[in-house]
Amino acid sequence: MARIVNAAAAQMGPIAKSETRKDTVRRLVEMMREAKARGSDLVVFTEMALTTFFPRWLIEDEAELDSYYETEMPGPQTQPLFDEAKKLGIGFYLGYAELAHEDGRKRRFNTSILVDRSGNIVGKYRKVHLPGHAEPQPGRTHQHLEKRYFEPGNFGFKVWRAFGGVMGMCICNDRRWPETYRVMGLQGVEMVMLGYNTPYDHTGHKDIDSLTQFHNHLSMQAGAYQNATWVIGTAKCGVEEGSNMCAQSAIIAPSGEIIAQAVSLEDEVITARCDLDLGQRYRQTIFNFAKHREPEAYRLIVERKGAEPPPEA
Ligand code: CDV
Repeated sequence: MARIVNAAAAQMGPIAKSETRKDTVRRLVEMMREAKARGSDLVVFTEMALTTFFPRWLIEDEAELDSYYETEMPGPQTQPLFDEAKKLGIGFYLGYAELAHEDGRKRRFNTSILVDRSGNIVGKYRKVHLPGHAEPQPGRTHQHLEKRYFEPGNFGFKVWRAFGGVMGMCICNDRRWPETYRVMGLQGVEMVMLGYNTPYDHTGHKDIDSLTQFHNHLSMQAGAYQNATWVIGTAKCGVEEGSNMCAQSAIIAPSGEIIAQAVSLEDEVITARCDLDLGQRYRQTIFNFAKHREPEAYRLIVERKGAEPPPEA
């Protein structure tokens, strides 16, 4: 019997700084209802879906900074999402800023969770690849201070058995790294879910920034194809607090083809019927990892972290 996951990506338009959690959760619930009405089993929300993308500002007041993070999940303000998911019988991926108390200290992560159709959290991921800077950069209209406000995730890239398949998560910048998909690919991932907040001026180099949309899809399509997995990428888009964000949320098949794509710069739900067995064709042929990979040939280079050329012989 075919293993079908009817999946939705719930692209999100701008979230103003003044918008409350209650307002934002209401928007998410509305999109969850639309996804369910269109037959979805699972809806993928974006990275940091509960607030504006605050790493664009230097925030020195600790209480103000803390206000952007969730200390519990679900908490009183996010509980309605879980209740609605349970009522409707739909799962979801949700990105948010997490404030944890671990190892006797405050720890901050850029986190996502996977929730099943009964409203139970089945998986949690903490973003590994943090872009940007720890210190504000002069001359930038918007900062990107993820390295200041988060520490790299400490869970690695796990996969979870859920929704009848093998599910994986990553967050935004992770989608550009082949390692992200490959580590999950080696565990047999069949669907990778991710959210992103990608300002068009993120590198400050106009010739690179003009390729933002192309690179967005290129990285997700390559990750899907090379690892025989579905990829669902959900944007935060539009002009948010003066920052112009890349849209084009997409659902991508294991062939690397885009099956559904958002066309607006606003809240928008896109859906696709995802046959998890499609990946098998690739896993059993070109990307039969057990048969064709040559790990010994990769061993020497994976131990070197930098992009330096090899030392002189
Ligand atoms: N939120 C992100 O991780 N954004 C990065 C930008 C800043 C490069 C991204 O990879 O889209």
